[in-house]
Amino acid sequence: MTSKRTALITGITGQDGGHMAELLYSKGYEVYGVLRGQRNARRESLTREFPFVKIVEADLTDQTSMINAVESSQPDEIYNFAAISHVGYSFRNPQLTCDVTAKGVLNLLEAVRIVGLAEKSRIYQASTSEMFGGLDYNRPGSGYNEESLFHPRSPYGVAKLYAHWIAKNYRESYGMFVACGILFNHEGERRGLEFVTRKISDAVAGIALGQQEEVVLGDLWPKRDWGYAGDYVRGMWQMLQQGAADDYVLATGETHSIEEFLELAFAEVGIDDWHPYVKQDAAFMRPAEVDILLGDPSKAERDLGWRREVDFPGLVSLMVRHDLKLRGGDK
Ligand code: NAP
Ligand code: G4F
Repeated sequence: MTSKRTALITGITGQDGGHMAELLYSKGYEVYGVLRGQRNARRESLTREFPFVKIVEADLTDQTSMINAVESSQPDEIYNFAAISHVGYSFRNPQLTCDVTAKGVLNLLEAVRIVGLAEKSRIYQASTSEMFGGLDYNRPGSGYNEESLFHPRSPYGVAKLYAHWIAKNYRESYGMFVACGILFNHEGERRGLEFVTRKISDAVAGIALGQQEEVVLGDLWPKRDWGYAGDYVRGMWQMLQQGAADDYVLATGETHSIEEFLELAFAEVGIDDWHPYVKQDAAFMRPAEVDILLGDPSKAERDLGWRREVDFPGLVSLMVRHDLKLRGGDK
């Protein structure tokens, strides 16, 4: 009889952590999740929603705690989702972003080596399309791929670029299996309310139900390659099942503006003109913006057999419907 495979997820309380916990449990894994803080507000919902997750208390910035997390879980696979992941927040808290999103990854990699699991544990590092920066001269017409140049435009993007390269460095230097998923924006029911898509879907539901009057946003022209998080965690898992570790872009190959997202989201509740309900405030604008992100997922489609199932209108619709339900609407 083969024993159960074991996975350790950092960032278990975040969007991708939730989707991945569900996926791995459905595949029969024993799932460990890193929870930080002495009184984490998300502990209760985590244990309610995922009673099967074995919680290990650790913080990516605390090397000793990460050694303990790896030692106690002895993982076959590690999914490193923990990060300061909000681009706007990273401008206001650049040092913290560096400590968690950049150096935290080094702490994790070293923990695996120190515990002696460099050969056993396969690691997924959550790299990001924010590393490309969206500048025109750097944008291939068909979208960014694994060979495109990097030019990060935020403390978050810069920290992620360090994480990406230190992950590759440990792959090359120590032969560790560290795969980097360069993921474009992915959203869904579990998306944090601080990100623009969920902020909109939640507000549209509130407006439709007469619970709020408007939503205040920053710039509306930036474009993103938005996919569904449930589709993307399948791709991450596939990356760790390959013969060798590599880098893969996961994206939809389409790009849409925030205005297009607004259009579809309001249409979902029967509102044709969204303009009266949307205000803008410079507080939600960034010192440097990523104008456009468009990804080319050809390599993942070819080598992993990865396919996304949810398209852009389907994504907007599922998010608005979810938030209507959550706010007590019957749709
Ligand atoms: P998320 O919802 O913001 O979750 C971030 C997670 O990191 C939370 O569970 C948070 O825990 C945890 N965390 C923060 N600081 C920590 C620390 N010091 N020690 C341990 N855990 C800590 O992010 P997500 O959308 O799921 O994204 C997952 C990963 O993919 C992130 O690394 C993100 O940067 C990257 N990524 C995301 C996207 C996307 O579109 N979603 C695209 C590309 C890359 P608390 O609950 O305790 O705060
Ligand atoms: O939803 P966002 O905050 O996502 P952003 O900055 O693209 O970052 C997300 O995707 C990255 C992958 O490309 C991840 F690495 C990262 O962790 C995160 O998950 O903002 C999207 C766009 C931006 O152009 C922003 O300026 O929406 C614009 N925006 C306009 N009004 C707003 C708002 N963003 C937020 N969060 N809140 C607003 O009110």
